[in-house]
Amino acid sequence: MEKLTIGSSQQPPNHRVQSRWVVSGLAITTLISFITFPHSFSFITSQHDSGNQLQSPYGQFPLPKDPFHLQPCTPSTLPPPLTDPSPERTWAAIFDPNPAHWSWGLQSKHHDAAPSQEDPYAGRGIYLCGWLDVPLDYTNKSDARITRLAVTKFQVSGLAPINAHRSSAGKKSERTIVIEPGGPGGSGTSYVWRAAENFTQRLSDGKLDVLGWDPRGVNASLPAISCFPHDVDRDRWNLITSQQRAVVTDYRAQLEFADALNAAKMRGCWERHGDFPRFVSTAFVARDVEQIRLALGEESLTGYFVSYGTGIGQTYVSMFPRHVGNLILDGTEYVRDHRLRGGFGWTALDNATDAWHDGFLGECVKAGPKYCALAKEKDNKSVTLKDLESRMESLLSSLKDRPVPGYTSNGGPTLVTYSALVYSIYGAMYNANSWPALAEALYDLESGNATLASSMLERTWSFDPELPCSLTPEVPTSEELGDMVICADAYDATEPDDLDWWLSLWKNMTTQNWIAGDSRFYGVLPCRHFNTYWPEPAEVYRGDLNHTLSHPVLLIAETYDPATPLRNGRRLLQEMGRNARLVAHHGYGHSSRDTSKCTDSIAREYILHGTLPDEAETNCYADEKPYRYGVGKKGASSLSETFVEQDHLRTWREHLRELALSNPRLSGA
Ligand SMILES: *[C@@H]1O[C@H](CO)[C@@H](O)[C@H](O)[C@H]1NC(C)=O
Ligand SMILES: *[C@@H]1O[C@H](CO)[C@@H](O)[C@H](O)[C@H]1NC(C)=O
Ligand SMILES: *[C@@H]1O[C@H](CO)[C@@H](O)[C@H](O)[C@H]1NC(C)=O
Ligand SMILES: *[C@@H]1O[C@H](CO)[C@@H](O)[C@H](O)[C@H]1NC(C)=O
Ligand SMILES: *[C@@H]1O[C@H](CO)[C@@H](O)[C@H](O)[C@H]1NC(C)=O
Ligand SMILES: *[C@@H]1O[C@H](CO)[C@@H](O)[C@H](O)[C@H]1NC(C)=O
Ligand SMILES: *[C@@H]1O[C@H](CO)[C@@H](O)[C@H](O)[C@H]1NC(C)=O
Ligand SMILES: CC(=O)N[C@H]1CO[C@H](CO)[C@@H](O)[C@@H]1O
Repeated sequence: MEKLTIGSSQQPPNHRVQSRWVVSGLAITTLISFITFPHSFSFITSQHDSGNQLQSPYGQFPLPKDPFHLQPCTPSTLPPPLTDPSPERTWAAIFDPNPAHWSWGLQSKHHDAAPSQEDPYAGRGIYLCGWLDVPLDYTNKSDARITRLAVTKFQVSGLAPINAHRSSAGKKSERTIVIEPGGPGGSGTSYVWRAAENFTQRLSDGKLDVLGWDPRGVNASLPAISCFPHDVDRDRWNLITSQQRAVVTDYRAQLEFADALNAAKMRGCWERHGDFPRFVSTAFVARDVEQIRLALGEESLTGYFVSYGTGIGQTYVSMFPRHVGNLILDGTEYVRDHRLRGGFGWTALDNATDAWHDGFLGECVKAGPKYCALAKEKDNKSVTLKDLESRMESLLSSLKDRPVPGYTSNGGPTLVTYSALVYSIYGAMYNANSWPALAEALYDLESGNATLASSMLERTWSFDPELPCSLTPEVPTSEELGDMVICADAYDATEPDDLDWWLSLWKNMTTQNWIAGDSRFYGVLPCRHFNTYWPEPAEVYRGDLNHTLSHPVLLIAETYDPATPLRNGRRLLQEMGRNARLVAHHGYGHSSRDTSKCTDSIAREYILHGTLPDEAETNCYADEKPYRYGVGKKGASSLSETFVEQDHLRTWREHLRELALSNPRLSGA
């Protein structure tokens, strides 16, 4: 069961905690009843300071000398602008003393404290929002500029009322699980909203706090890197530059076009952000992690870093080997690869088509028509994997020849194109929860009904075409930050850089992998123009990854991972030797989201007690199979009956929200 709390630093899950539990793709909405504030528990008028200031029953925030400036999250708790001459004062003025406006966690089963008249929020964790200023340039003491990192923390013990005696409440846990979702460009604050309560349970039996930050350049951190003034401007060009090679007739012309646009994009980044991209390399992000550890006041780093986050983790442990605590790297890449030209792309291609073949199609046939639309009988014959595979080939091939016209009530006329569909297929390989929805859409499309596919593909834009234009968000998504990080990390690559070389790379990548090849290729191509504006990033890490660490790290790598193949995790393990152990997680999707009790118990033992398997590599198997998550579990039988009637669009939306964290480019953010 996966809890998905929706929100962001602007839109915290509110006090009427509405949470959605997704059971094998079926969403049930539970509404935890709103707790009304007893009258006796109203605000106290402060006697000191400014006289009439309202005081909260849980005291005043931020606490003095808190380096993160934490205060309970409300929709207003976004870091003050960099231009603010007195950010502390502005921030203190934002504090809203009414606890009913704060974001509380769900009632925890683990806390003995129960809600009472005196403390209606007893037993509930609290979401705290803050920020941490770090040097923009760690290598230049005379550069006074800073970057302001947005931070969100889920404090499991909640808050202590000033008038009651709940000694365990309101305290930071002994250690904090720092989480990082990847990208580059994934938002750690969003990750906390989404998953902190799940992570503290899963990794620490609910004992440890969870903290996430928006990496420099990302989301609510300041400045945030978008090279387009509005999301809709980016979309306009993406339509052309994201053409899959399979539908392109003149490769050279397409590449010239995409490359020219990338040149324009880099110029835009320069115009809008000046030298900032010099300071976003993974080495600097690792230094930010060290600042976070210091601000937490913890001897060593406890963390759960995912996907590109594992690259941050590898860099961190190499630069700060004496401060490594219990650090899990899940969905493991081999960060050394990213020093090569295009390496962020072409080293990631091993297994996305295996996931499609064995997973999306193979598990569909095994699950049968009750759970997977594509397994429905065709011409009175039951479906075999071989048939299904060739049916899908014909469907996709027909789309190459001509897109299918569609219509959605909110977006109007639209097309189901080969390129958009293959991007969506790649995104779906990240998360098998999305498969029943995709299977239904493909089945309908094959039968001549493009409705579901149209609605699903409408979701892959940065700008949501279902919204009226006047609602365009003022702050565009920080999508280009990802380019900047990838390019900075490979700025000194020695491979050739002419368009002929890139043409050859494009061909190779798409030949190796028709699902991931184009997406990964277009993700690295912009780097051709990075050095024009930022020839020398302030720092990159070029050392070895085999340092003797204060504590070994735990790597988790997945057999069917479409983005971080197991092969890379094994190569990393090879270099790290006894400084790491690897769990080979046999399951689907990106990182260990395909739940395995085996993986989870190793992870929990490690986070809580630091203990690790003795073997270099341990096999763990996912508990369940795609399309049948939750089937046969107690109380779930009725779910499986209604399975085909589930809300596919809703699951798909959830899937895209999650995807935005690990691959913002594929999700339309
Ligand atoms: C956390 O999420 C996973 C799926 O990602 C799920 O299997 C697990 O049950 C959840 N754990 C808790 C404690 O919510
Ligand atoms: C360091 O910062 C100062 C002040 O901004 C600047 O003048 C100088 O050029 C910088 N040095 C380097 C090596 O970037
Ligand atoms: C993943 O790709 C590798 C090639 O690097 C291959 O050996 C392996 O069998 C693939 N895994 C699966 C599960 O197909
Ligand atoms: C499928 O079988 C049914 C009953 O056996 C028959 O009426 C129908 O015509 C068959 N359909 C096809 C496409 O063969
Ligand atoms: C097409 O599919 C949609 C559901 O996605 C359904 O509501 C609609 O009735 C279908 N149209 C036809 C003509 O079957
Ligand atoms: C593409 O593959 C060919 C054949 O293996 C190889 O010779 C060429 O160097 C590759 N191109 C690139 C850019 O890696
Ligand atoms: C790390 O690996 C390099 C070879 O790449 C080797 O020269 C060095 O001794 C190793 N360092 C440690 C601490 O094992
Ligand atoms: C300030 C900002 O850009 N906030 C965004 C952070 O990410 C979440 C989730 O994608 C968005 O909802 C926020 O708008």
